[in-house]
Amino acid sequence: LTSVRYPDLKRGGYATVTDRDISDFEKLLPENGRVLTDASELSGYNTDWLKTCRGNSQVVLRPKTTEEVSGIMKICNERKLAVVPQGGNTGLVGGSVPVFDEVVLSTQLMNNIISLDEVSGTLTCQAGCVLGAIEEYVSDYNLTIPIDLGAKGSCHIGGNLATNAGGLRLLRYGSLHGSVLGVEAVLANGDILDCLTSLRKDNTGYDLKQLFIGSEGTLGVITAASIICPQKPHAVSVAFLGCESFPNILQIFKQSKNMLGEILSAYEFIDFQSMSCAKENLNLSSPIGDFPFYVLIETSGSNGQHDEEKLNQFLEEMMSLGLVHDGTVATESIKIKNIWGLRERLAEGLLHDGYCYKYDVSLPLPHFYGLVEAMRERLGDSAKRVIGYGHVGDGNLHLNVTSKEYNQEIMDQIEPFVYDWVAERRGSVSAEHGLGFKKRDFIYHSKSKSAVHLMQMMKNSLDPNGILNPYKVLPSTLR
Ligand code: FAD
Ligand code: 2HG
Ligand code: ZN
Repeated sequence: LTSVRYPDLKRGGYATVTDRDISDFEKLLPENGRVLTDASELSGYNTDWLKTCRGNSQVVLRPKTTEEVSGIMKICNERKLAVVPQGGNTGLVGGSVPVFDEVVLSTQLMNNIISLDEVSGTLTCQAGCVLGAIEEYVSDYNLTIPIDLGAKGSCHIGGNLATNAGGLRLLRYGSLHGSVLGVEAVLANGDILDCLTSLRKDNTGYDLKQLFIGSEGTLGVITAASIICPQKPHAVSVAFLGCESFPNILQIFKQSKNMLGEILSAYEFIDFQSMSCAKENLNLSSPIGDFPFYVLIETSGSNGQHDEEKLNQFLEEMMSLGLVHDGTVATESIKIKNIWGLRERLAEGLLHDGYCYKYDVSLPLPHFYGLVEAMRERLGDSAKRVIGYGHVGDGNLHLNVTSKEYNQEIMDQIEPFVYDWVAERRGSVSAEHGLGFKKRDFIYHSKSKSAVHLMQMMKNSLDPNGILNPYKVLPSTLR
């Protein structure tokens, strides 16, 4: 079998779901709405958020417990049925949807909070809890969750772990590899791996939970996690600044680390073309005049007056140095939300153009914006938009190109050029979104042969039948 949509890709030697399998799944998940087979119910699970990848799964399974996930995996492993774990289906690299007819295992009904230790701030919950709902839950205990992203209304914490999502707070709280204390996962053969401890320090053997963070559903199904939740900051302020050049953005970053120090909690940028996209496609407006670049700085601290004073002093200094030409500071939550909206909603805004070619790269800061300029020059008028924005504070650029519809000539201009450009500067071809289906064959641009070889060995030993999220992460051909 060859996919019509992916003509060069052959379906793996997996079994096909039979009526008997469906009845076995129904025995395991008895109530209504837990085994979906109706075409009208399946289409959302088969299509990714960007609407650029579509699978043809005939069945979606919605377990509620770890034991049910284990039962599903046992059946699938014995029958050699391929499985795609799916959370909120907000992934941006085609990893969360089937490529052919893989069974979709959705964590939608695994949304219970298991416990919260208010003193240590450790939250333990099932994998299908929606990130925004967790944020609201812990907020009642004066805590916050160390990860935040534009998709928080839909993405699941299990999906966040599986992609090792970065997001808007990484600068402050670090990556999930640090804030996740425990993971429970079901392996390909149905075995339950219990690493669900909530200890800050535990050097007893290999730290197995780390394997599942960022493995994009290829090594196991994450069923629960323990996460350390920091104290909710008492005061949050956001500054939105206009700048004339990208080197100025880097200067301001350096100064902000120096002058704002411990209260700096986010450092993001958008370019003029991103602002145009927000205005044209989302009907948003800029709180300041037109500039080639805009910086969003967030501070979070324990004393509002102190933080505001610090921020104002910092802004005065930036203005007097000529690094900033206009700016506004927000302390009320509605104004903060509106400013964040300009940055967070860009991914959504781009979809209104038609087709979006999406790149998420890490680059050394001196080269950071050079990629956007190089791409603009290369594409000339052929693209509708070439925009750059992202987590400058983490060295993570989001480069997006759009056109009215998918255009192979544009694609050939972008790839592999974009990946070569990044590799030549020793960057990463996927900073935070993962490799999924779309980027797996560019893994060698960022990882050595020996590293990929070891990844494949780990995959073979944990999932010898290769049933977990096939065609994802690892390259189609090993070097
Ligand atoms: P899904 O999309 O359902 O799945 C993603 C991958 O994880 C797939 O490979 C899937 O098989 C696997 N998976 C899901 N659940 C499990 C599980 N329980 N066990 C094992 N594997 C699993 N990413 C960032 O890093 N930073 C951002 O700032 C950011 N912002 C975003 C903003 C928007 C508007 C959107 C649409 C996406 C954004 N993303 C961002 C991308 C995306 O990675 C995250 O949204 C999120 O981490 C995905 O979670 P999910 O539950 O939707 O996972
Ligand atoms: C963000 O930071 C997300 O907004 C999405 O990671 C990035 O749309 C993108 O390219
Ligand atoms: Zn991002």
